[in-house]
Order: sequence, then structure tokens, then C-alpha cells
Amino acid sequence: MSAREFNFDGLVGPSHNYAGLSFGNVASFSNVKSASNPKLAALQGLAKMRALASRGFGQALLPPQDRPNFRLLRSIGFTGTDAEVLAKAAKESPVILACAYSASPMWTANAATVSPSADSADGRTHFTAANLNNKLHRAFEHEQSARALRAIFKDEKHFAVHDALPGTPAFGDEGAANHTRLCKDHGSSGVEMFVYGRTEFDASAPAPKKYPARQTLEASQAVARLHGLSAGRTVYIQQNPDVIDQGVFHNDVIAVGNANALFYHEQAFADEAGALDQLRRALAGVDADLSPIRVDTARVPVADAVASYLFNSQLLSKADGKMALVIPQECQEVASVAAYLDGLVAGGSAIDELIHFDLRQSMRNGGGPACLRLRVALTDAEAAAMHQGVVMTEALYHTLVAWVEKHYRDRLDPADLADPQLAIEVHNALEELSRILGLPGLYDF
Ligand code: SUG
Repeated sequence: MSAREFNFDGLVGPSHNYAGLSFGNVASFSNVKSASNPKLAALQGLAKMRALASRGFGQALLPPQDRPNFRLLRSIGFTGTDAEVLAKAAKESPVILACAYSASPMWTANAATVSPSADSADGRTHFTAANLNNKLHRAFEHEQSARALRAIFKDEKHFAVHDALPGTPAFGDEGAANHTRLCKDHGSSGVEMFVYGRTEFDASAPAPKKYPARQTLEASQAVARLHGLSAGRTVYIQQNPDVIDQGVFHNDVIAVGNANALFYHEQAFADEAGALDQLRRALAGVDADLSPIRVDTARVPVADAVASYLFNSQLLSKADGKMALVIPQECQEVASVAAYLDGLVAGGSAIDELIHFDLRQSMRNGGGPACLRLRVALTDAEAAAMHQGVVMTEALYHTLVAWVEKHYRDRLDPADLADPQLAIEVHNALEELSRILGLPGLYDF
């Protein structure tokens, strides 16, 4: 069966801000409390979606989530009217108010793990919303992620959307940011590679010392079970704990795969040779040969990979059989990375084109092109069965640009989160968005 990959990009929400909430994510920590520009952030994201859609790549979006999260604020004792809740939270704990306001659902690679129908036992596309329980500001996203996915993929003949795993450290799950599917082509059975940072029930396994490992082996195994994946086509690989300690908080900051190609840094995995061996053996079972593209430390040090987000790129198959690498503009500003990329496209690898975007607003919170998208490979019948209102077209692009221009602020300072008017603006924007996307009831205001 043939299938096409759709990238579901997160539409940046109206309260995009820099609150330094993600310990272990260097960019988030470095830009804490600086002013953000939600309007520009949303327009940068929409420009990427439009450009890739116009090139013929499957492109859709996932909507922003309702903010602030009043349920969170009320559940921890802030009482009264909405305005009173905001005033009390701003006075007693501005950082928790920032958590309730975070627009982090824009990084939809963390919304869920997705297994296409060609891989699952029941022949349906499976989604498991990620619990993101390592960070307070992300730990409640899964409720709305599952709700949005169910609204878009509601035909149970084709799709199964699972609730998040139990929100406890043993099952720390960050979704597709630590999951890569390798295959001969998107429509045939593939190998699903889960990369984990630590093992809950094996104290002797190596683990990072400075920064948290957000994904556990136990969570990856649970997702594979829920999706009905076959053991022979599922591979678990430990991330190198040393790179987590250098700011590689998700595997998609150090590796990206597409079809049979794996573009990765030599230090990405705890046991590089073992990882490649497992992948080669599993891929042989689906009639595919692994095509590794290894980046050596001598060419690109880990610090440069983290600063440029070289690996947080999208690797997209083109009609001519070659691949394009979608990179953030920062890749051209880090000398080692720019030099490496020049050689890569000239060097006869599968990658023969670079497409770069200015995503600076998202990058300042540690979110590059790959963070901003959730990959879903769909057959024609499945693509027809999903909700069509989220598929990116020229018309939708223009409608959304006008909607952003109307509702979004172009500057948000940390203190602005206390402004009760901001909550009203976000609410009005999202109400209109649910009408634009044809998804009434998307928000449970
Ligand atoms: O979870 N940053 C996100 C970035 C997520 C990137 N996603 C992938 N690599 N797939 C995170 O660390 C920062 C929010 C703040 O500090 O305001 C934040 O949540």
C-alpha cells in the first residue's frame, strides 16, 4: 500500500513566552525572562508550513492549546474569578503562572508517538499522547493533545488514539521526539526505533548526572505494546547519557531518520555499533538497507550541534528519490555546521538540498524545525478519513495569517502574564480558530 507522510506542525499559541522552564534545555535556560513576540513566532511557523506545502510535501497543523491552564491554577489552591486567580498566582508564584501560560504544545513532536497502519497489529494508525511528566508546564498537555488528535483522527476504523501513559517517573514519555521510523518506503512495514534516556528498574544502567533523562525504556516499551508493534521490527536504543548532560534533552536534538537514512552524531547513542547493528538486522526483515549518515565530533562538536540544531531538522523524501534537509537558519551561523552542510549536499549522500527557515522565536526556547512537527504517514484512504480543515492550503495560510494579525501581541514580557486582558484575548482567538478549522468543541473552555 502506498502512503504519504504528513507533517503536523504546531501552530504557535498567542501566549508564547520565555520562562526558563526546561532545566536541561540550554536555549530555554539562556533566554529566561526575555521578551517574546508571539505574533512573529506564529508567522514564522506558518511560513514554514506554507513553504513545505507549496513544495508538495504533506502538511497539516495541530492547534494551540487553551491558555492559561485555569484548571492547573485552581487545582493548586488559587481561587476566585479568573482575574483573581491570575492576580494571586502572579503575586505568589510567577513561575507557576508561566507554567500555566506556556505555549509549549507548539512543539508537536512531543504531542504523541505515532505508528502507521503498516506497522500495527490491527492495521490502524496508532497515537499515544505523551505524558511529558518531566516538566510541570508540559505535564498537562496530553489531555488536550489527545482531545485534538481524536477530533482530527476520529474514524475508529482507521485510527486509535490512546491516552497518555501513567504520569509517574517510571513512564516518562516525550513522544515522537524520541521515536524514529525507518523503512523502505512510508507505505510498507517499517522498523520503529525508540530512544530512551534511562531505565527505571535497572539502577546499574548508565544515566545522565547533570540533566534529567526525560524518556524511560519502560515508557517506550509500553507505547510499542499499545500500538501492537511486532517485536522483530521494534528496536530500543539507549541515548548517550553524556550528551544529555550537554543539553541534548531529546534524541531529535542529535539524530533524525527518514526512510532508510539515519542522520546522526557519532556521540548520539550509548553504544553506536550496537545500535547500528540492531537497526540493520531489523531492517533486513523489511527488505531495507540502513543508510547511516554519521557526523563525527571532529567535524561538528556536540556543543555546535546543540547551538545550531543541525539534527533537529526535517529529512523529507522528494519525488526524485533524493532527500531535502529542513534546517534552522542558525545552522548557517555556526561555522563548523555550515562547512559540514556544504560538504554534505555536494558529497553524493541521499541529502542533496538544504531548505532553511527563520524560526528564531521557537529556537530561543529550544524548538527547531523537527520539534515543531509530528509525522504521520497515511495511506490515501486514511488521509481522506482525517479531518480536512487542518490540512495546509494557500487559503488556510492566508486565513491564519489574518487571524494571527488580528489576535496576537507582538511583545510579551514576563509581567504581562498577570494581565487579565491577555487571558481574554487568548480565549477569543481560540474560539475563532476552532471555527476556522471546522472543529467546534475543540476547546473545553
Ligand atoms: O520541552 N521548551 C521545550 C522544547 C521542546 C523541543 N522539542 C523537541 N526537541 N522535540 C522543552 O524543553 C521551554 C519553555 C520555556 O522555558 O518557557 C520549553 O518547554
